Amino acid sequence: MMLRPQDTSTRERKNLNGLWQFVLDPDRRGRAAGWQSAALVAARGMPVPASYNDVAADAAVRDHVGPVWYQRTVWVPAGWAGRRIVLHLESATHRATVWVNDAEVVSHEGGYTPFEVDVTDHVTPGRQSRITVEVDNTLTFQTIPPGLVEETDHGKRQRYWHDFFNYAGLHRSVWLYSTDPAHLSDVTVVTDLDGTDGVIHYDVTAEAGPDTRVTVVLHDAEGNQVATGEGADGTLTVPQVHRWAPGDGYLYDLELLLWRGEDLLDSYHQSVGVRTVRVDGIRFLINDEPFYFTGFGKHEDVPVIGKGHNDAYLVHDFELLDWIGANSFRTSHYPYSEDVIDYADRHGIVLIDETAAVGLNMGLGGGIFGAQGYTTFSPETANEVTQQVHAQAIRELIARDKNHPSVVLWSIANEPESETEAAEHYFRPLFDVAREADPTRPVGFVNVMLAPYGTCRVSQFADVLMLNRYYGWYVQTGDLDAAEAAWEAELRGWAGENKPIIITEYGADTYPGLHSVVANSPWTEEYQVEYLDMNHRVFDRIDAVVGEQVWNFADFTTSSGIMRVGGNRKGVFTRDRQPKAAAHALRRRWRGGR
Ligand code: BDP
Repeated sequence: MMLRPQDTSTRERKNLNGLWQFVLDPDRRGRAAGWQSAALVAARGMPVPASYNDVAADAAVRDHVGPVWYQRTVWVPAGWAGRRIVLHLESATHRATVWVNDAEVVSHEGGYTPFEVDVTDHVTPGRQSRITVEVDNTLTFQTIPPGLVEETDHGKRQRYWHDFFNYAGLHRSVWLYSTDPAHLSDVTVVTDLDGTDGVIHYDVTAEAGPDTRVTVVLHDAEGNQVATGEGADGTLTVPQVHRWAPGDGYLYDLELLLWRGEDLLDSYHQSVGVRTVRVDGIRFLINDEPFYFTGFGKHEDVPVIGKGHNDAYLVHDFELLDWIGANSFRTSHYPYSEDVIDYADRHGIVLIDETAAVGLNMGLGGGIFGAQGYTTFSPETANEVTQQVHAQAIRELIARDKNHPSVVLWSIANEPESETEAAEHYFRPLFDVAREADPTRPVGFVNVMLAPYGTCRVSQFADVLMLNRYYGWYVQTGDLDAAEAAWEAELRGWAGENKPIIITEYGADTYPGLHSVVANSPWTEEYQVEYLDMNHRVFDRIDAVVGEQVWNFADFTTSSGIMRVGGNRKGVFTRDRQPKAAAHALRRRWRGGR
């Protein structure tokens, strides 16, 4: 239960972004030595938000395995005397422990969801406080995503089964904020349509005494009051509602107010997009209209900053989505910054929201990744503890993003092992976890080519089939005729399942500037276009296909290996967002004459 920090008439935030002091702790000495209790020794400046890996020009930083320490001081505003003061981190990848002055205040597992702690008792308004965060990037079989640290003669080496670089650090904003001791603590909104009326169910929780009460006020985007409510939960009706719809990110503002008598104790603004999502046979319905997803799997990945959130890239990427005619993307392969989700709400971009459960598949590798020879699900590898951590990751994702109209589908994992009995046992309860946390949205997971039609034992639990396929790239390489036949044959199998199918990945590595006049020449810009055309011919012949998301929006950084040339080159844009030929081809398909 958490509300994202916000400035309102009763709340005040202090942003702690900027340069922090930073040291590596490869030998895990910091805790025993009590590094939190003094200024970090021999520290360098490190920007927040950013991954630390590429900021320093130093392999020891880039390839570091284990804890790092961030530290800064903050003046706690004098005006916050008597207030409740909270420290909020939007993410720390992959786990963190936080101290305020000498006191350990909170730890959090999972690199892509927020956490916060009441620090009122540990700070003094009008004085400075020291904030220290130990951030650990280690991945094990009991983390999401999983990984493995190998002790080699040359030091520790982090191995993992996912195809993107293990960037780490404080990737998103850090806040200190204040509220009244009696405060709002959470809100859930669920919307519906009744003819031309919009229906908004709301449920507010507060940490406040029995002598308090909640009221709500709904404003439209123009600021007109359209409904009010009394009590912590209830239903509002909006006549002639302006729906949230793909391409039309219309948002109402639901103001939550916490009162004691006539005194306003707390207020919070929750934006609300009124829309419905439903699966009906092979159709994916938004506002009861069939929706066809166009777009990409993306990454949070940019030069220097790594996985750090950056507003310039946020806005630019959405401009490029608009330019190319994409109406959606998947937050492959982890929950993205809340700034991204907010922006999608406002711009009517549809999201498939994914947990960080990527690489739960030790069969993947084939020379791409550096750790072969393990069994995915076993007492020693991904086990019951992993499953619990995974369940928690699902709960935290849904708790964070439940109120976003842009999110229409939960993806609880990317390309896990799914063809075995062990996988079936592992995943069955996780679908229940997702449905319990959110009964309103469809749930799925992304199926891998290693579990083709007829072999997958997990897709039976999914409302929507999400498929990643690389016919013409990893198989039938450079033979698009053979690829087309094989792909269509498999897809026709899936189409018989009577569920909507979204192709969540299809793509070909493409080295920008490499060309050929001869067809079927992998790595060239022409081949990427031919490959996409082939896929589109197949999709257009199969009614159950309700979406196409190309892998990937942009080139991105991976671990090194002989299958990757300066990273994964399946981007339709380069890493610095220049279009390859395929960008223009997609634009013609997705925008048509527009
Ligand atoms: C799939 C993964 C994705 C990879 C992609 C690829 O879901 O993360 O980057 O294939 O190989 O296995 O390019």
